[in-house]
Amino acid sequence: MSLTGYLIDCGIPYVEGADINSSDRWDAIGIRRQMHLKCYKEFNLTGSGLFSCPSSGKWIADLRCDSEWKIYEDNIYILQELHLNWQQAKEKCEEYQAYLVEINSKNENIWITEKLVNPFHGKPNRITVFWIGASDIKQEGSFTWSKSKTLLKNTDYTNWNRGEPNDAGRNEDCVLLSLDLKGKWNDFPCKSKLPFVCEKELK
Ligand code: MMA
Ligand code: CA
Repeated sequence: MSLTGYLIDCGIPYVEGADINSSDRWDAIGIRRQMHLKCYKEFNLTGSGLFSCPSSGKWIADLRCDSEWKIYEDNIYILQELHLNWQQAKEKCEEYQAYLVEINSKNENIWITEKLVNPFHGKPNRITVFWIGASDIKQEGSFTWSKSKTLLKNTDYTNWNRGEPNDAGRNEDCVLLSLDLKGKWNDFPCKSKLPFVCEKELK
């Protein structure tokens, strides 16, 4: 039996990198519903951006939003394969109006480790460790996130490797994340040149 007279609703469209809130929409109910989506600022549009909801009830999209930045919850992230010392890495992120990644939850740590960086693990220039945005440069022993200025001791989430931070050789003030240690953190000499991850708020 086929039902006629039904209003088809395709639901809320989703495309990685597209901003549903800045969309122009019209004919917002029923069949032949159409809308235009825009890509977020750091994403490049391919196609017209037109979405239409045909009688199948599934969005047809003429849109792709591509970027090196990847979305996780309300933030975007980029892995920089360039090797820089911690301070240079921090400044490079700031050039993008971003900051060295600040990790506030277990799930964020897992996403960054497994989804963002791990795909680069097998590459010729194999990434095993990268800088994150914490250091105790300003005061020895008080590791602080450079973005929010919060002391790691006062946060709900840290992921230090066993025995860390140990300030080995009394020369380790910057924090890296290790893929070989399954996402655990270690303090390390700030002068070392490592790849790094920048983070930025989506809006
Ligand atoms: C050890 C350990 C770390 C330290 C590095 C420095 C391999 O790990 O002592 O805490 O940062 O050495 O190379
Ligand atoms: Ca250490």
